[in-house]
Amino acid sequence: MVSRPSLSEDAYVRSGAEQTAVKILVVGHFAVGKTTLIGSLSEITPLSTEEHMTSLSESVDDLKGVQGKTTTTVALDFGRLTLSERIVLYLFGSPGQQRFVNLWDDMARGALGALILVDPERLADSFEVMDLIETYGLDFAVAINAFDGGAEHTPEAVREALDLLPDTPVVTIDARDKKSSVNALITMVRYLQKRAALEHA
Ligand SMILES: Nc1nc2c(ncn2[C@@H]2O[C@H](COP(=O)(O)OP(=O)(O)OP(=O)(O)O)[C@@H](O)[C@H]2O)c(=O)[nH]1
Ligand SMILES: [Mg+2]
Repeated sequence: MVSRPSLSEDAYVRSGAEQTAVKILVVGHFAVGKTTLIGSLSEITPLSTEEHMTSLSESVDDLKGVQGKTTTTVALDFGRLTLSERIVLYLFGSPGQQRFVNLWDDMARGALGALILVDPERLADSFEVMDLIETYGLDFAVAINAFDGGAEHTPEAVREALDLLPDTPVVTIDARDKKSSVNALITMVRYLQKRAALEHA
């Protein structure tokens, strides 16, 4: 397991007397909505490394359910969200497939935690990213990105399928909607703060 910073250590890059910058990963399997989420809530023009997919990628990334998708993120997404006067989140969208493990070495360094996006229709696709999260020892919350027309999946069903701990937050979002995406991050940060307080008690 890779060591990670605690709330009071290097996870914070001091950017001013009052403000604290926090690095957060937004992760999830192929086409789960990472780029969409960062795009909908970032207060700066998000950096995105989208490239057109070719037929070669069809054998690697499953387009079932997202046939309209023509691009994929080849490196990362980056955005910023000011949560309060004191906390600014720097969001790094990272692919959740094991073949990107080298990218994770850099991404996970200094990250306080991760928001894992899951599509309830493709839950098995999330196992790879859950393994990566475990490898890097990151605290996380889960956001169910409820694509239109998807069957109803309760947070409890997702919790059971992914074998999550009882206190891991699971929220339902629409990645295209700023308010619901911001709420997911607030829930995650509150959870991380609670954990940090327990660790330092
Ligand atoms: N209907 C619906 N479509 C969504 C939602 N979130 C994302 N999409 C669409 O789903 C597709 C995939 O979204 P992306 O944001 O590119 O997903 P990604 O996780 O960044 O994909 P990769 O970087 O290629 O792994 C895009 O066509 C989005 O417009 C949602 O909540 N509802
Ligand atoms: Mg993307």
